[in-house]
Amino acid sequence: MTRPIVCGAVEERNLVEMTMKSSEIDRLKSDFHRDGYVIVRDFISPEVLTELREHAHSALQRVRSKDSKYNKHGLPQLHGNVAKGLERLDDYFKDFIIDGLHLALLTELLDETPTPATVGYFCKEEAEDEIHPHRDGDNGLTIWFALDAASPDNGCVYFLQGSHLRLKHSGRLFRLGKSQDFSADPNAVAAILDPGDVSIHNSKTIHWSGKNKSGRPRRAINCFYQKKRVSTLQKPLLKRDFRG
Ligand SMILES: O=C(O)CCC(=O)C(=O)O
Ligand SMILES: [Fe+2]
Repeated sequence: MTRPIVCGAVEERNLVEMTMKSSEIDRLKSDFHRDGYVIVRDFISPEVLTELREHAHSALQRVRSKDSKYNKHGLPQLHGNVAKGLERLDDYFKDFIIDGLHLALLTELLDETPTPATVGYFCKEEAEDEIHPHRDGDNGLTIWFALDAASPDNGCVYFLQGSHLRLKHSGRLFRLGKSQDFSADPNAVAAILDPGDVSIHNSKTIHWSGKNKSGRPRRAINCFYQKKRVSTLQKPLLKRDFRG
């Protein structure tokens, strides 16, 4: 049996349509619930990959320009090699986060239609920046589209497998950061991806990424989503930006 999860895009747009087997969706769902993340290989077509690269590149140039009107308006935010709020810069990203073909799979994983939060561009090009351990939130998920091959030498993302199940509902969501090092934890898993692969993680899953020591770029687009219900945290989320 197949369920109509479309992983590429429709033919008129010169892209590949693909349905996932029901058993494959069930496997992804159970892995996602158990581990707090899944990796799906070859999820996006080469055409979408090219579109994402091109739109990300030009959006970033606009945010970076000195006289950018965005400097004064909160989002889109740019911190070193991380930009967020791309949906406000380019309708391509607005459509992508609201209506991208990945929504069908995310809906299966979340058990409801995800509510879009923002589109990010995580670009480790020349910068060596690392991203400290954090959670993205407490009631959603994030999909990470690899635009380049990502591996430990160029700063791939790591997930702490199962950590989404160990969040205490006491507002301790973000008490992670620089001082925490999970690299030797037996549950740390490197998300080694090729361009076109995606990882999808529960917002509660602890994740981080290391420095890019390779000289090769490590670029990614990610889309953050939430559930409709409000946060379960007793305390409101801190406004601090953890860059991820
Ligand atoms: O791309 C990275 O290095 C971090 C990504 C991240 O924190 C996220 O996708 O939520
Ligand atoms: Fe993150």
